[in-house]
Amino acid sequence: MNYGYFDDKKREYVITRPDTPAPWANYLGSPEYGALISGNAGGYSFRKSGADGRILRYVFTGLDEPGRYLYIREDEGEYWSASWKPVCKDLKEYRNICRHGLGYSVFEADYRDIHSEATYYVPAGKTHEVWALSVTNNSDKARKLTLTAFAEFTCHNNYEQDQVNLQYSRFIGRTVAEGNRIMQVLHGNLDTQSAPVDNKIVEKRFLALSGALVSSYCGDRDAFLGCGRRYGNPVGVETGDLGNEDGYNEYTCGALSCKVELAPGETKTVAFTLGLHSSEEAQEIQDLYAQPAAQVKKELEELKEEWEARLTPLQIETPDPDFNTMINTWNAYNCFMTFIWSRAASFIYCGLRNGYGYRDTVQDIQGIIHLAPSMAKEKIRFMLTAQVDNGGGLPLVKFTHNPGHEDTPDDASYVQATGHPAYRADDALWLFPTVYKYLSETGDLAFLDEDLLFANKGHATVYEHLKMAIQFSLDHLGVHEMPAGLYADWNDCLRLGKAGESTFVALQFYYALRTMEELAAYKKDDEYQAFATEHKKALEEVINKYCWDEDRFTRGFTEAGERIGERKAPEANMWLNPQSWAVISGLATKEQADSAMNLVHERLNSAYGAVLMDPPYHSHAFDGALGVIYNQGTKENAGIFSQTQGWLILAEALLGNGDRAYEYYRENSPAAQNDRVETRHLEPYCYGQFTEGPASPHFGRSHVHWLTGTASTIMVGSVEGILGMRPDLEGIRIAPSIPSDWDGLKIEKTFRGSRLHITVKNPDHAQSGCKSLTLNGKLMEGNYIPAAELKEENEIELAM
Ligand code: IFM
Repeated sequence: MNYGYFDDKKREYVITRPDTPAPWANYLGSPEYGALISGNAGGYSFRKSGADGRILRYVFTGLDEPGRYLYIREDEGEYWSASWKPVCKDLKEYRNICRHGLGYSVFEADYRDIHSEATYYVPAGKTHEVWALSVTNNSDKARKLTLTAFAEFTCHNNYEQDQVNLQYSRFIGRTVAEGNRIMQVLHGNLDTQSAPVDNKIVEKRFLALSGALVSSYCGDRDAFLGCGRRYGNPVGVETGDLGNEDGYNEYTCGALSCKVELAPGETKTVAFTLGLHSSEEAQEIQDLYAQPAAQVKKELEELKEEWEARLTPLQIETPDPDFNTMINTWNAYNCFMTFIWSRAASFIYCGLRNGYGYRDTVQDIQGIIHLAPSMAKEKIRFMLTAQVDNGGGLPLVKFTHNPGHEDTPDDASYVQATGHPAYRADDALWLFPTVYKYLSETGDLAFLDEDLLFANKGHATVYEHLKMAIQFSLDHLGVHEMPAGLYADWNDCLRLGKAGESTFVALQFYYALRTMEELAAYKKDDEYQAFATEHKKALEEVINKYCWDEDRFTRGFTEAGERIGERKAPEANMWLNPQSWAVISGLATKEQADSAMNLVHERLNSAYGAVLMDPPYHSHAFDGALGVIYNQGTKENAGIFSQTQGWLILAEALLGNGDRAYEYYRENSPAAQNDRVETRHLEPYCYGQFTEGPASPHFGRSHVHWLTGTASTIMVGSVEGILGMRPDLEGIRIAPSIPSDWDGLKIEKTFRGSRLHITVKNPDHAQSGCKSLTLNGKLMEGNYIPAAELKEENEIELAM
């Protein structure tokens, strides 16, 4: 069953049924002013921080309210909303579609011959939001309407104060009507104080109307709703008069109404604007929309151009429209959202995360390197300055991160402030694929010599930072000379401590050493190259000796020395990540890779992807196997952890198994599940953190939308793996690993300032391989193109 479709031309997802199984969200704005909106106009807004700059209230219980509600009322008394919720008119008579676009959402409704279009967005680079409402009279008689906007302001900028500290936050707010707008004033009683009192200052938010005159207003939420009523039937909307009551204490809000008259066929547009601004600034914003329709059109075009520029660097045309829509638009958009918002704000993350997770952010960067390398570079710099001088990453990097001056997990103050008591084994190792991808995508090898601070003290070049990351792992080895698991590895639910060891981290470490061999060779740093080679060899021996168990790689060792994930274990005897990473790292032999990956397919794969391990933990979990806290088939306890599908895709693609790689791709692809929404529940245009595995009664249901490492990891699996765009320090290898039933594909890619027009032909229906590659008519050696041979525009043909 589907609830909508992709409009690829407009890069929109069109929700045709508003009764979606979960709130289907879109993101508006930028870190300066961010907002989320669901397909029913539910959601919230904040200035800079979801925790400390909250403007609109949202209750995170899945009920998807309150929201940015726009009500339309006829003088005869009938009323409805521009989004289906909150009034929820009978869908047999009321038609509503929501078009989620890139940075904007539009709701079209038709009821009683009135067509409405509510467009929500944050103009590019601005710190206010716009709710533009156009109404058209499609009947043959004149119509008189009352249009009402309702914004439920939080009682405090801080989310926790608003939700928890009610004995305080309910008594600092009031509203003031100022002509065509309503101002909410927090701590208004401090207006005569020249300095903050107890760190508190006067704060102002506004809801304003442009394009019509306010006919009535209300600043008190409960007066707006009326006793015993909810958002679907507010008394002031029902009567057409909001009562002009100011808010004073309790729950203040912004509600504004205006009257419009429409001749047959006539359209009128008004614009409500909202933000955290003084009266003077609000007035300036309000004035911008004196001609609402024209201003809104202009600002939407600017937004669309901005997004088009971000996506143009990689566009594809393959036989699978679902794959095209994800790679060209929605997976890319998802990657930008995780890059921008980290894990801060969604309908699951309520804004309280006070910083960036080291691994999450370093992974997120990978998803946009091919699209926006300079944005990526800036964030890589930032994350390198969050590396401690011992080489480890700060588990949590504060939004207010101050390089050179931070405490570390070795300091009690850091532990107290962040709640992270120790280093994680994998954090800094994510730098290797990320930095390498940046260097090879851009050719900006001078970056290796850039000097950057460490988080706590000292500084070093990027190259030296990477060496320190290697050193961190060498300084934290366990009894088998493999990296210790410490507080966690990628799997937050595996606590292996200083004595236990992680195979996944060992494989990441192998990958890191391999990368350093290459970088050292480039730097002509022979001594370090030899050092990396020697450690790599030693590690290879150890992994093969202790972690290869006949047909699979095991998961590591507990603190007590017990082997995790071995064949004979009663639970969790087969794990996914060590198999895929054995391939990605380059450690697995052909035989090991075939055996391990076949076993993944046999033992772990399902209709919705491969589970993280099998069987789930229940009665045999060791002390550090925290996954057992979850229901079976859920999250780290044998759930289908969607991020890991990206590594699986990449591993199969690197092996040249295009059919398998694509099978894994489609199983967990949101777009490919557009017609199975009753099972998946989540938005068909964004990734989720995990899908419930076969051990769950809700097998196939997905969770934790948008802000997940899945987006970037699947992007890498798709672009580097399936599409085979594999840049290195000198150029680019083109090695598609595609389904054998594809006749070919086309790729448009920007690479180091050149445009590549790539045509792949697959007449013999291979899964991978290259019979010939031509660059601007010249036959190349193998499937490799040295960057130096590229012109501004390049025709590239690859025959498989
Ligand atoms: O790798 C982690 C991630 O950092 C946060 N979410 C869960 C993942 C797996 O444990």
